[in-house]
Amino acid sequence: MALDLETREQLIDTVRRFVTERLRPLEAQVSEDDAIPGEVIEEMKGLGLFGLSIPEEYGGLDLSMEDECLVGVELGRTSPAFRSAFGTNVGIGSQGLVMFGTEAQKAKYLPGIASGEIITSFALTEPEAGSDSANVQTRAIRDGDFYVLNGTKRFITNANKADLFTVMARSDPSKPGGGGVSAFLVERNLPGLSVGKPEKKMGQQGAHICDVIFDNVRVPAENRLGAEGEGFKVAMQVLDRGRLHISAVCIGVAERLLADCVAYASERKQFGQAISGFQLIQGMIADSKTEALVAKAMTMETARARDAGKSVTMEAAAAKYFASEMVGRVADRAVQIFGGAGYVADHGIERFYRDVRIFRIYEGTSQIQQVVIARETMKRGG
Ligand code: COS
Repeated sequence: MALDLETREQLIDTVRRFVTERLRPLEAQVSEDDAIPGEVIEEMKGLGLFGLSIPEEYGGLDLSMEDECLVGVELGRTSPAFRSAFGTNVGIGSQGLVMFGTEAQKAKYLPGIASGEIITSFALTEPEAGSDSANVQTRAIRDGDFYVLNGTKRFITNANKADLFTVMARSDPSKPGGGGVSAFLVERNLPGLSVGKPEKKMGQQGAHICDVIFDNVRVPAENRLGAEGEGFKVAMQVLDRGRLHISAVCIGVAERLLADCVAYASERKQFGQAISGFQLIQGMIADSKTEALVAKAMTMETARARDAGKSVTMEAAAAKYFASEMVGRVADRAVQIFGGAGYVADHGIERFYRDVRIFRIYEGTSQIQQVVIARETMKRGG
């Protein structure tokens, strides 16, 4: 649902203040501790952040894609790990259920997802199914009123906290590729489901990814999401949406880094003047600003097209491709503008430089976005 302009302004203002006053002062500590304080998670719940995209009837804010992206930009103005705490509930962990769930499935899970009582996770990736996500090897064998799941999922965001997984598993081994894959809502406490230790990562400390192992996990057949064999399409449509959300976060990080660069360059003196007076510094700021504006225009236009009911697979891939590459360049220039101060930990610039690297990889690598863009462009004839 699209918000009226006043409500939208109020929401954005609330999120901006929360980010500025509450989250930004905690960035270094969260990175150090590799954990977000429990009271901050409770405040996020109170603000409704876990339910941004969940329909109102189930207790969420039911934001349009455009409004969600505007909020995503605000959330990008701090360490991306904070957003990750509720990012799966807003995006890949809930949207399969929102788009393809039965009334009974939605009534059972969505209120808890919207409030943050249920943490969700999206289990598609496997050791042999990363970019080639149709090559899912996890098996789902029908046994009466159950499916029995066996296999291993890898790099699953929020798996260590998740109560509910959307799991893609092969229900028909005679069909290779996406056609033999079904999606399931799998509760964490089912016997045989275990979660590995969080991986040590390059950045985004405070956000976690783990293996999820299924050892004869009996999932009630009523927890299948969508029709049998439709699981790959469920996953792809969830990702179409998720890619726009990630684009918005990339834009927010770029805007944050630009503000940091402008402040630092105005203060830092060399050759007897603030370095902001030097045109080579200005050139870097101009390039970063221009690219951030382009990414924002693409992302918002695509979000509005999606809200209008258009298929945006190609445009969402293009937005994610450009925005994630863009924020990599902006972070690189930020280190350059800060110089030695950007390379040491004190200003947090090197931390952002590491944090943004994953944007070019998760929810589809840049190379996968290129494949999606090229295929669709060739299909359309240009
Ligand atoms: N929406 C709806 N349906 C889609 C779709 C989309 N965005 N993308 C593909 N499909 C459908 C196709 O229409 C096709 O259906 P039919 O068999 O009925 O024709 C089916 O899914 C298979 O599609 P395709 O042939 O394009 O599959 P490929 O194996 O070639 O792979 C890519 C497609 C590479 C685009 C896909 O595997 C992908 O996105 N990989 C990256 C996955 C990813 O983002 N992983 C990140 C981890 S999850 S956080």
